[in-house]
Amino acid sequence: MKRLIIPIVALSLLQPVFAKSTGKTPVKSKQQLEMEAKRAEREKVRKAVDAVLKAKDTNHDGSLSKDEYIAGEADPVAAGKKFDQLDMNHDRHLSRDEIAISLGLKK
Ligand SMILES: [Ca+2]
Ligand SMILES: [Ca+2]
Repeated sequence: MKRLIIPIVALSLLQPVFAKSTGKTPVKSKQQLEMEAKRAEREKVRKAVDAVLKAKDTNHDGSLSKDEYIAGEADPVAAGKKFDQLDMNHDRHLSRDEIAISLGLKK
């Protein structure tokens, strides 16, 4: 009996995952869909910013200093100018928001 039960339990646990991936969940309201789209968008931005920080934020303070931003760039002078443009509040650091904007993911 046990051998039978386990796959059934596993399947029922996985079902919501399947339903999600096939999109066969009950019809959602427009509002729900919009909320989910917004959430997915935020998640996308968060992941993209995380990737930049992971690559460049060497002191792990969650923002990029000019040195961190320029490090590894082929043209440090151009990168420095770009940094100055991106650092919109001129605090000498690129915040997560400023990084998202630099990626074209936020206005
Ligand atoms: Ca940093
Ligand atoms: Ca800034």
